[in-house]
Amino acid sequence: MSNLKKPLVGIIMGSSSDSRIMKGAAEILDQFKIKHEDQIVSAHRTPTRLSEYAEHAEKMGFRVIIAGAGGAAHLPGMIASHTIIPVIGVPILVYNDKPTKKNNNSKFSAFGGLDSLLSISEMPTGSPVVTVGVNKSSNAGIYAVKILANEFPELKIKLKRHKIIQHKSVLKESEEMKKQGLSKFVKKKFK
Ligand code: RP5
Repeated sequence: MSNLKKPLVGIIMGSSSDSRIMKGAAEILDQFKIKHEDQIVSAHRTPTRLSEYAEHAEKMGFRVIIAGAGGAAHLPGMIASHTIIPVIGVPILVYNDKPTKKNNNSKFSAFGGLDSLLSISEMPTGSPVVTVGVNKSSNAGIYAVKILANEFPELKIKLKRHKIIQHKSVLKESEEMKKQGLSKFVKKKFK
């Protein structure tokens, strides 16, 4: 377990406005007791910092980088271009700023996240980025654990346990649905 004492995953995002979505990845890693280092690195606003971060990630010995960005989401791809560490991209449906009283509209991407999804997944041949669904940062976390499980067998056991928990939780909800009937179930679940 000794190697699990230092951060093995770098979580980065293009803006602080991505943080509420990206925390899903951190929560999964915390659950599996995997240390991670979290930073903001913008491909467009801090381009030199981007290449410095890639060097930093290699020096730190990160096994995986989880990179989230919205809109013209170049961060995951550009990081992947600078390092051989596998990159998992999280397309973000911008923007996640809290609506203020003056402006009650949440700011969303004009293209519903498809802009970031395509920016991240459509990498040229030779420079791949694994991409999860829009805003699905927790899936990036689980995928990172799966990569690490090749090196740390104790994580394999935890991943199997995680699957059993998921299985049981679906069965439990299904039992409740069967017992209450669909209408009551929906009223209770989404009240
Ligand atoms: C991207 O632009 C960031 O990843 C973020 O999702 C989006 C908007 O950033 P802010 O204008 O909210 O800082 O670079």
